[in-house]
Amino acid sequence: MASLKHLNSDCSIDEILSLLESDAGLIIDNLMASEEIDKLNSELSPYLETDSYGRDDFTGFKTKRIGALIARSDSCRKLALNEKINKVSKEYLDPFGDGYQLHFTSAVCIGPGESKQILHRDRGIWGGYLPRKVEPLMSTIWAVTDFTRENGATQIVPGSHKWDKDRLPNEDEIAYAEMTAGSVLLYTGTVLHGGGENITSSEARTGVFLHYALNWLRQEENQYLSCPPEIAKNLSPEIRSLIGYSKGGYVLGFYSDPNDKSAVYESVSPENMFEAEVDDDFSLLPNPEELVSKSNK
Ligand SMILES: O=C(O)CCC(=O)C(=O)O
Ligand SMILES: [Fe+2]
Repeated sequence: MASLKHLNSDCSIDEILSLLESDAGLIIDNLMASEEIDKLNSELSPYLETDSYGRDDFTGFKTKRIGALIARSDSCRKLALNEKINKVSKEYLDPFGDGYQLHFTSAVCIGPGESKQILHRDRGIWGGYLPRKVEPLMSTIWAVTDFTRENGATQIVPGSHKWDKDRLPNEDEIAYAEMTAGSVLLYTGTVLHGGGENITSSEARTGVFLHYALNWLRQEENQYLSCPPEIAKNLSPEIRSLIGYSKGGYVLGFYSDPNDKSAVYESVSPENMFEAEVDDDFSLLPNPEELVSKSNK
């Protein structure tokens, strides 16, 4: 029977990266304190009390999903900025781009009687155009409730990121992300996985999904609409930058203020929407030859 490795909350970044390389999935136990779980629950519950059920077999007729978690929840903003997770995302995605961004936020609540979700690779959201050598995603699922085999713990096929695209797992190659509330599952965009079946009569399984992607890819959840400037202006510069109000390269993601006639906010980083004349990580072009040589890679 396949299983996922569990690490302690004080584990090193190298231990995590090594398991992402070998298995493409792992659990860090108890990374969130119990008071934080309570606060998170109280912030999410008004939205999860609605009938936000899925509308097909993939999203699940007995599964609720709510997004816009950066705008809606202070606890989710804290989780999204978790230092360990951000270090891992940076290191893991570093070979494939000049930076990473928050790409998707969702609280997924699998209700009693839900069937198992089809196994899939999340990289499929880009339609299969990405070459396999590019790893686009480092994803997390924070357990808000305990995740058990009975209540729908995520199915994960460790090592399947190295498989041929058509290979399907045998039953004994599927692991279940059983973990206590406050623990977090890390998995990549190329590992086979899917929601689990919930065979309980009254127990819902809730997880907060925060996915990090290469900053040159389109985000699954449109962060500029889910967290528009009038909300983003009251958030920290760090979270704004993480969700995409920043540049991802020398010219990637710039904006021009449509009302500015002074040319001060012409082709600048979106950070300038909130703070006057900010320099960004990509404001200096080292030399034109470097830009050209990069574009020929
Ligand atoms: O709910 C889960 O455990 C997994 C859901 C999932 O993988 C998805 O919707 O893409
Ligand atoms: Fe998925």
